Amino acid sequence: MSKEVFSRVSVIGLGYIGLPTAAVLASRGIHVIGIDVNVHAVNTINSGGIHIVEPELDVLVRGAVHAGKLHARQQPVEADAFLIAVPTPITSDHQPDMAFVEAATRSIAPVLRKGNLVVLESTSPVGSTESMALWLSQERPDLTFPHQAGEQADVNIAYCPERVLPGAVVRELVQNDRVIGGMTAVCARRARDLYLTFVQGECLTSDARTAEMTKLTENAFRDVNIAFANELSMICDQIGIDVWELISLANRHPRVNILRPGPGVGGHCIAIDPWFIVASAPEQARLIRQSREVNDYKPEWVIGKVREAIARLRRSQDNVSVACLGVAFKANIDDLRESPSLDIAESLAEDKGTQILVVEPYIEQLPEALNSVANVRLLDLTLALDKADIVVLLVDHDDFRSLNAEALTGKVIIDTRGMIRTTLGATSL
Ligand code: SAJ
Repeated sequence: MSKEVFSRVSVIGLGYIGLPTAAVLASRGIHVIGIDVNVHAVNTINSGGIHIVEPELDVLVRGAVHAGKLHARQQPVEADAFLIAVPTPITSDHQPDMAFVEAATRSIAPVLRKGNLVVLESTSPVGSTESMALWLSQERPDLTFPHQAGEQADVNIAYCPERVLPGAVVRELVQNDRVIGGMTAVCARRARDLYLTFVQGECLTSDARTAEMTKLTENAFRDVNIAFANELSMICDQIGIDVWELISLANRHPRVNILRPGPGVGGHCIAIDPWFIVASAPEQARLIRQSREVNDYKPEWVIGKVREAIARLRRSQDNVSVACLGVAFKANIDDLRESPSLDIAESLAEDKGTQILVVEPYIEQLPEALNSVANVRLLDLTLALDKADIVVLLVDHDDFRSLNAEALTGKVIIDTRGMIRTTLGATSL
């Protein structure tokens, strides 16, 4: 069967996933209309710029806009296919908040026509693609949808989760395999044709519910494995064993591959998505819930360790300076959102008499929450190390690789990432 050609595609939500996807589609010659409710995003993109930070994205967007293939606007217009890539946060009681997906879905309903394909990319609880079909059928009783007409539906609907790594989005978008879940086989085949226009990895098809669960499973798998590493680090601290040496030795077993402990799990995916599984099957998802709790507790544990070190120093001096190395949510990116390291720096800054010296090579200005606090400063690495009594390594940025314990003689070192080595072994947590 020949591959279907999509000449006009609309991407709803121009954030970290939607914008790169829109730009990559446009780079393949497809006319792409990006839709976003944020007027600043729309204007920035239409002028050839980007409103988010992601390597290589600026060049891609500029090229697509200047070639006349990518255009942003606030209101949906007709297209052959619609990709929805809007945020799916969790509520304070860990329930999925589908308000953005529902609003985006309902917003395209007026411009839908027979023969359209609608694909959801947002990480979503199992059953969301079916909900999307239901919302569209409520808005457009004149059209038929897969839950009503199966393969004969006027509009096809599929789920295809994004799985790109922040910091490597442009490369991974093209190279990674994709899982495509159709509400029917026709839906899956059509969505596959769309992704084949830019994906060099394999496009594997399944049903929508399995594809939804696949995405959640990938991030829960990583969360559980990081929780194992974080729990080990706390156990090892308790019984006086260097966790980094332990992990490197255990990982020499051919079937053991322990991940790296850290100050907690940040970002907008791994710390959130497992809760979607817990919400769907609370009785059964015991390990997944427990892992979330272990990882969420880790920043608190690190704060406790730093406060113990501060208390010991206080006996001999009034003010204690703590250098916090890194506040991004992970290595080598500038993204501070949902960052456990930032939470740790903020909590320590609340302590009277503690000077917080933040070193973050990826930012030029402290974030709002720290900027106005008198005892917090953003310094370069050399200056901060010079002034610090306690050095807390929070993010494994490459910029910190050259640090060694000998150069930090006389300082208390709390290394949550196992980067600062001594000739005798690690001094880290
Ligand atoms: N982390 C550790 N120890 C490790 C690995 C990670 O503490 O050994 C921490 C990081 O420091 C960070 C957090 O976990 O705070 C998450 O970082 P990450 O690099 O593991 O993942 P994300 O959140 O940047 O991206 C993940 C990826 N999912 C998987 O690797 C299974 C990505 O492929 C997904 O597309 C993305 O979530 C998403 O959008 O869902």
